[in-house]
Amino acid sequence: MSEESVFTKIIAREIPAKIVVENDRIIAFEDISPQAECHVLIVPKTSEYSTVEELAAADPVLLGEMIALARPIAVERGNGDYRLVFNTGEKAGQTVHHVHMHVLSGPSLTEESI
Ligand code: DGP
Repeated sequence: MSEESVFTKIIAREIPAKIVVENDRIIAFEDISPQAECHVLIVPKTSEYSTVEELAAADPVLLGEMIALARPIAVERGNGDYRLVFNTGEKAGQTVHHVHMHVLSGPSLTEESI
């Protein structure tokens, strides 16, 4: 990646965010524009990967670690069930090209919504 993403700035504490959990490889923080009662972004600290498919190919263990964080976040901040979203490519709505997983949870999630 050539340009530093907004998430790299959050990881470096150059811009503020409401951090939910963090370890040596992953950070999770509240989405600035929440689409559900619980809307948290889980982000690898490395900026090497733009998309989930790049991450899955290069470091599937890290992808698994990200997924494993979703349940405790949904239990603590939502209703326990959750939806995971990886927008992949601009035509699918990806605006930040530093791979990230949306964790959505709460009563506003319905079968009809996506
Ligand atoms: P996507 O559309 O999948 O690339 O999601 C990017 C998300 O990042 C979007 O839901 C809004 C969120 N976001 C963008 N800038 C910031 C920021 O500065 N802080 C936080 N907390 N979230 C941000």
